[in-house]
Amino acid sequence: MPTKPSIEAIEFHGIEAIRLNGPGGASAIISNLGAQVLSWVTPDGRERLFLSEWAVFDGSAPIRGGIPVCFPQFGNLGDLPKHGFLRTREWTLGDQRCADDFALVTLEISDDEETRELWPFPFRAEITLMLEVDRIDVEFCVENTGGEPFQFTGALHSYLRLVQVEDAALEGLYGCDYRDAANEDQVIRETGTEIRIEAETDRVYHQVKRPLSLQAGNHSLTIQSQNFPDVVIWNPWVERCGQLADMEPEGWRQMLCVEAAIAQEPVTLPVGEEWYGRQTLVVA
Ligand code: TA6
Repeated sequence: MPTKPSIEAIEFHGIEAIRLNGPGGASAIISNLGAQVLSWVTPDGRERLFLSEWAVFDGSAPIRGGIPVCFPQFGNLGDLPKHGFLRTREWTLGDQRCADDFALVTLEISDDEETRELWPFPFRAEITLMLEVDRIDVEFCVENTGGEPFQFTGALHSYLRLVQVEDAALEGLYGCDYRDAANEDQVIRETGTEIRIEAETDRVYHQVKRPLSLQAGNHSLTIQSQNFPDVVIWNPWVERCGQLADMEPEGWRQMLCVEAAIAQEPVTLPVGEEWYGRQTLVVA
């Protein structure tokens, strides 16, 4: 008899987290700190997300790996801390549901004195993680609960685990323009049908309309997003990896960030309105 999906509170690397036991033996873990998905294991027993062995879990820095939530600023596109301030904040548990074919949990956060000191806007945000047998959906929803419109950029900064990034080929970006942060921010049109990682890579692809397909050895993943117009591809490669205090020296080889992002054009959220965006990862 297959066991029924379930949800349990656990401790993971010394912090509070929620474990989703999904259908077919799939599982996922999301931390209250940062509402960060830190593990996704498919029924074949394979971990699909990269989590640095040197990651810090005390809130003094964002956790290196999994799916960090970047809001209300992507990267350094403004005066806020890099990638905004939600990554190092405690979220609270909201809705949790299971059925035969899924397990789902929502974590919530709102503005407080500290966030308003950095960014003066009242908001409410949610991350919903849904686990099915062969996929996860991560949905970010934000509501403007204040008295004036605000603008934001952001991302679901997914670290995908690979055996060896040199074997990876990413398809679906042909014809898109990208801003190349590893190459003086030049804007370049992608002319390759598949992207291979052979050096430090830090690109924001604009207006990506198609799902992406990642192949690496016998590993195959489809990556879709909704309402996130941009895709960020990041691998620090050897040298930059060595400069990251929370990344093991060989970590660069086992990861590729494929992020659902809003970077080129901020979203303007009117008073009382909600915005949501989603990234879906499906094993093929
Ligand atoms: O999304 C890519 C990026 O902005 C890169 O420039 C790289 O620095 C990465 O994010 C990691 O940022 P972090 O603040 O987590 O070190």
